[in-house]
Amino acid sequence: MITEKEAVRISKFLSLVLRHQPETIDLVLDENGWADVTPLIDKCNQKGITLNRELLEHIVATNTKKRFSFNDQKDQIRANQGHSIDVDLALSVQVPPDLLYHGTAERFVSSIKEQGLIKQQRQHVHLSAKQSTAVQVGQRHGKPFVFSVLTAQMHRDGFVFYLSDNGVWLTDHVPAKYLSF
Ligand code: HQG
Repeated sequence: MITEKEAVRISKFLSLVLRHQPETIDLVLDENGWADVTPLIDKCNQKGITLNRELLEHIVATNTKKRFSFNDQKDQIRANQGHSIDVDLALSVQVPPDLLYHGTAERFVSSIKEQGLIKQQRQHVHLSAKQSTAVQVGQRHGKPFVFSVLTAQMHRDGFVFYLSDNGVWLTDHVPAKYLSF
């Protein structure tokens, strides 16, 4: 099997092509974000990302955040969340827990207190059920800062939430009045 380092390298490349820029390898995603596995493997290899079906299955199974899923027939694959391209994951609406968390960097805090949480380049604002996950997400951007999100109130007020297949809570926008810090 491959080293952890190589698995991370491949996973990052898969995130790039399945979430953001399929055109870098001439890959086509359908409207629900699915890519056919065979051309994906071929096109990755052409770009110097050594991949075969066994390796891909290993990465899908062992990826720390379960970032990717196969369809039932295992002939298509997609990213479970995090897209910047316009795909419809066709997730069903879910009732959120009373509180969720959003991790960010301290330098964004004043802007977030004014504007609320904005999805920026991605299709959704990403929230987590665990505070510890939010700290890790925030650390990607700098010194972490965690907002609590009053999701029970948002739900009561008609805001809609989705849960990705890998357990990330998604919503369109969190107005500042629902943030607690
Ligand atoms: C911030 C990773 C200023 C927001 C993670 C964040 C997640 C604002 C940044 C997933 C703002 C966007 C997504 C406002 C939001 N003013 N800054 N009004 N509203 N922001 O990467 O949530 O590892 O697009 O706080 O684990 O950090 O890739 O979003 O800091 O699940 O699988 O704007 O990506 O998953 O950054 O991360 P991002 P995110 P993976």
